[in-house]
Amino acid sequence: MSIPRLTDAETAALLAELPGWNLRDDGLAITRSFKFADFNAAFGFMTRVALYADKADHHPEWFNVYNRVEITLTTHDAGGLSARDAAMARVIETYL
Ligand code: H2B
Repeated sequence: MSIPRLTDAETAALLAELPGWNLRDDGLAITRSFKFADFNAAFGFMTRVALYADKADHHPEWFNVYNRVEITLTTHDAGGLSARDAAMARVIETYL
C-alpha cells in the first residue's frame, strides 16, 4: 500500500511541534533518544509503545540498553516520513 510522504513544510512543522525529535540525516525518518530511571521504567515505556504499535499497525525501529531507548520512526510503505510517524511520535510523548 502506498502512503503519501510528508512535504518538507509538514516535516518542518512536525519537528517544531515535537522538541527532542530530530530528522535523520537522510530526511526519511525522525529519531529521539530517551533515558529512564532504570530498565524497568524503560521497558514499561517500550511495552506501552509496543501495544499502541500493534493496534496502529505501525512499528518503530528501536534500540534499548538498560535505561536508554532510541526510537526511529519511518513509514516503509511511504519510503519516508508520513502522517503515521507524526501520529506515533505524538502518542509516544504521552507515555513519558
Ligand atoms: N510499520 C512501519 N513503520 N511502516 C510501515 O510501512 C508499516 C509498519 N507497514 N508496520 C505495515 C506494518 C504493513 O507492513 C502491514 C502489512 O500493514
